[in-house]
Amino acid sequence: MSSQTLVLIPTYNEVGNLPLITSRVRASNPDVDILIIDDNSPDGTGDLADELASGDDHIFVLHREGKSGLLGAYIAGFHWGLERHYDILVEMDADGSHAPEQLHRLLDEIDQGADMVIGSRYVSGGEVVNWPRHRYLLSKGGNVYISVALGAGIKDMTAGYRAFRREVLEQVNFDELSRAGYIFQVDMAWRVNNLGFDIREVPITFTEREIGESKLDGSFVKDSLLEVSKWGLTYRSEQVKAIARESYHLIAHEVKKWRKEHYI
Ligand SMILES: Nc1nc2c(ncn2[C@@H]2O[C@H](COP(=O)(O)OP(=O)(O)O)[C@@H](O)[C@H]2O)c(=O)[nH]1
Ligand SMILES: [Mg+2]
Repeated sequence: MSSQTLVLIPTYNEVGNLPLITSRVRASNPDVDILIIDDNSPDGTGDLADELASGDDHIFVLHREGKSGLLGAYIAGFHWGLERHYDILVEMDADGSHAPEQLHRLLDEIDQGADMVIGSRYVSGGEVVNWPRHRYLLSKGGNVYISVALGAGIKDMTAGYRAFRREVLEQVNFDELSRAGYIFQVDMAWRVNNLGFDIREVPITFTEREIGESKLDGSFVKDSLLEVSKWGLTYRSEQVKAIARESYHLIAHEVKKWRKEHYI
């Protein structure tokens, strides 16, 4: 196939994960290139990335001066890839949550004509492994909320496993993306949706990291939902009334299931 694909892997203190994820990508997708975007990780991830790149001409490294967030890393990576004429750009975490062995599901859907594909935990066949119930509830409930508030028909709008055709990225104004927490992922999908592109979801198995630490902090949930509510109110005010009801039913159902499992 002639499409050239670049997998963007942002890293901050991923020294234990980086060799695993790069070798999994290379083994399962031998034709794709990898760009590691490291924010000067204190644990030496950047040096390790250089080492990996020197031994494999499908691996490249972009060093940034210091930690400035996932969105900044992705924007730098998108520019790097667009300048080098890649056709498809993929977002993938370094920690193994996004299985490289499932990348073909996203790329096949692009082949079938999608403009943007989301590796989704919340469509039929999708799943989450190793998340405590409360984190699952927060994420799933948040996504129900977002889906109803925006009415974009996307079940996992916060997901970080994504593939884009370059034409999509060329039309998004990265400077306008919201920087609150991980809300940029929602904002990006929302903008791409409103530009009229064809966004599809494919099921993935999301596995929580086993090595290293998450950079997530709890406050992002509140900030993110507040931000989405504002957009939702502007664009879909009539839908917003249904949100509380939907989220409540979903969470009540999950809590009931959990209590049953734990005999409470
Ligand atoms: N370059 C860069 N990568 C980051 C930054 N923050 C997080 N990451 C990477 O983004 C990915 C997702 O972060 P993670 O901590 O696993 O967040 P979680 O999956 O939401 O718990 C991982 O590959 C991190 O190493 C950052 O500020 N800069
Ligand atoms: Mg993670």
